[in-house]
Amino acid sequence: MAITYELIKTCKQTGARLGKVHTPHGSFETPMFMPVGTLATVKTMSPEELERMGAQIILSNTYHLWLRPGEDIVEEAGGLHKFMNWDGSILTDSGGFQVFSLSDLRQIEEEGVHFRNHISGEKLFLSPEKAMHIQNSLGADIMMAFDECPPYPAEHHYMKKSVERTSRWAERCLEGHKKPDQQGLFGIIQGGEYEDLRRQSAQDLTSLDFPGYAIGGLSVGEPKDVMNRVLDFTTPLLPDGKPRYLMGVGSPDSLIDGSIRGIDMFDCVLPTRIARNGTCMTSQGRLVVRNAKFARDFRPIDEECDCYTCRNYSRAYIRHLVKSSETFGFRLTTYHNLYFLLKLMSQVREAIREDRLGDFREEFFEQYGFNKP
Ligand code: PRF
Ligand code: ZN
Repeated sequence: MAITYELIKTCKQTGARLGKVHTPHGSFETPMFMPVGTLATVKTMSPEELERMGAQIILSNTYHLWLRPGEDIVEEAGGLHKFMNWDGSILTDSGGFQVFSLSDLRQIEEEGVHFRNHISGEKLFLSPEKAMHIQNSLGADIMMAFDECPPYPAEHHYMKKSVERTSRWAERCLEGHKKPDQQGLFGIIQGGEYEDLRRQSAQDLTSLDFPGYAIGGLSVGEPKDVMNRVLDFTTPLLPDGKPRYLMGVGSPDSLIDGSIRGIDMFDCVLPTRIARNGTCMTSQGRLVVRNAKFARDFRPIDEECDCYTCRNYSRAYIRHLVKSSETFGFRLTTYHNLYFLLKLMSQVREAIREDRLGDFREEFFEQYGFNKP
């Protein structure tokens, strides 16, 4: 088996899990945040910088790499690790979600999804078999099943049909996956906000025995308490001996609340995307460094942060760079935001080890400003 999970301990205060996922490219500690490198690069960061900030696994996208440069070129380079010079673990998403969020004119059939390329307008077709073929060529340590992520809210009637189709697609993914000893394939639980459908989806997928499971279809516009409620009844349906991945979630509060509900892996474009418009995550909440009030502020972005950006550069300087669209400014904010989330996860793991994640949550929320009305 390409992927195995080692449960180290659970937090006595919250039930959160401290663990390790072993992959063909080393191990990573969990709970863990995965920076997103959609086009085989975490925008503006070199692999050396990612390694230095503590990243152990990054995510990339089947859909984007299929469109450009094409999975055949990545395969010819010797796979994604060699192509992008990243020797740590890599996970590729299946393209299912990207087809639904990026393309228009899509048509879902039993066989797969017809849609238009969001760049050229060209007609394309993606299916479970094709998503497996592309991901086998890319060669990531973890691949994702091809699923449907319906919008929120969706009616129970539609969601049921969708969940059943996603289960049938999951079986076809297992059949189509040709390198199970080199790449681990994760199943994706769907079902929206409906407990009976999450149960059905979890039953269908766990019976297929994937080496890990993701919870999809969340953070698609539903309120935070809906996400937490769905996690409350969904994570207990998943096996203890395998990793659990909450897809597309990366706000600091959700990383903590997801960990408390037994999630081991997270990814999100949030830290890198907001960095490129000059927004930073700090221990005191979000800081919009473009703001005029920082023009003469020579303090670091976050006075509690010890990252490369905060040790060397001021708010005033970064504001100047970002406002002038200087690339270095985006590099500095991106480095800081990723460092902030990776460090947050390391603090979460430390708190689990010491059975005090509940206390940590209280302190963090207070400082970050989540407890304010
Ligand atoms: N499915 C897939 N990728 C995803 C999602 C999903 O439901 C989400 C939902 N937040 C993010 N990325 N395949
Ligand atoms: Zn910093």
